[in-house]
Amino acid sequence: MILTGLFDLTTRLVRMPEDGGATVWMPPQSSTIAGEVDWLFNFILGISVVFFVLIVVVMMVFVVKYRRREGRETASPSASNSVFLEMAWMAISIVVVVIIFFFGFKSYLNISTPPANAYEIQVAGQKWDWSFTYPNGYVDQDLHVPADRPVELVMTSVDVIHSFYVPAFRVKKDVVPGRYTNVWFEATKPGEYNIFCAEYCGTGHSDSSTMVIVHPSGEFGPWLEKASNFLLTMTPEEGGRKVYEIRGCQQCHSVDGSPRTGPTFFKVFGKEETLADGSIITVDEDYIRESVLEPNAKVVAGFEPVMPTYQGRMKDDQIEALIAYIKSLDGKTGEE
Ligand code: HEC
Ligand SMILES: [Cu+2]
Repeated sequence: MILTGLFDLTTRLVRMPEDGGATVWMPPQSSTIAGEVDWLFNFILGISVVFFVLIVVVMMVFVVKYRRREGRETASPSASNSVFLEMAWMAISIVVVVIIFFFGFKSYLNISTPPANAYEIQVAGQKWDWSFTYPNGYVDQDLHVPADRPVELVMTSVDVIHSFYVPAFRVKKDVVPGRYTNVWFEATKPGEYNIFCAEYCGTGHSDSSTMVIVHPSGEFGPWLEKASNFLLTMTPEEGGRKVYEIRGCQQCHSVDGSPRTGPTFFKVFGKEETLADGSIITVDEDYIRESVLEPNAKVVAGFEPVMPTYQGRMKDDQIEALIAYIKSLDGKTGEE
């Protein structure tokens, strides 16, 4: 009775088979490597639990059995050594550690060597979101990938250290400024999964979560084609709004007048802006363009110079669309 109850509890902690491999700790396994990662995690967890229970139980028995009491004032001399015992615990530990090393190293090599035919996507971490650049130059703030095909991410950071983490795929890798790190996975189930930043990277750290969308194979190509051409099918204002959303501006700039990390875009066009050095400028097309490409050239008074540069990361047509969108936020046309 108790035993079956215990067994049921452990399987729940370790795995709920009816839920595609979800456990109390982790969402369902949705990549090819998730199974082996979970297996090793559970193996190490199991060993830890067994030894924890063993040691604590023996310790408690000894505490009671050898406690100080009448007629037992001094401790009886303990056994000096037992060659058999010593050999046994060394042998058992070595075997366990070698097993963990073998499977850990095998998986590690697998995880860190992308297959040659992997589909490559560039990733930039920034405060506080991610941007993903596809082979044709299209940039999105969600990660879209095909199912059943290895995908390699080549990652770097624009500002501080971030960490790219997809729990459903069981992959996590640091994203470091001035350096490229790689991670790869092969998604097995179409759907949407969370991406988190697993490195505390500033006040907006918890906002730097986004989604990976796994498209059924065959639907990814058409999706990319359509997404890449959004500026062609929208008015400049609509296109600019979309750029504002997908390029991370909205993490720091509101369009309704409320302050965020940066100044609001509401009614900013044509405004007289006081800079940190005391000079006053008028917000025009050139100034917006410069703010995007060289954010620190002119810093607005009262704000920290934390805006990442988009130099080399944003095409002119997107900047033009942004300018059109910011112009439209004059309180009269379009937006509220
Ligand atoms: C990490 C936060 C952050 C992100 C992301 C960000 N900005 Fe900024 N931005 C700021 C801050 C802070 C300032 C004020 C300090 C300065 O001028 O550098 C600013 C200033 C500006 C200004 C000048 C505003 C004014 O009132 O004079 C413009 C224009 C601007 N950003 C455009 C953009 C655009 C367009 C994007 C997206 C492509 C963007 N920013 C993304 C933080 C950010
Ligand atoms: Cu981060």
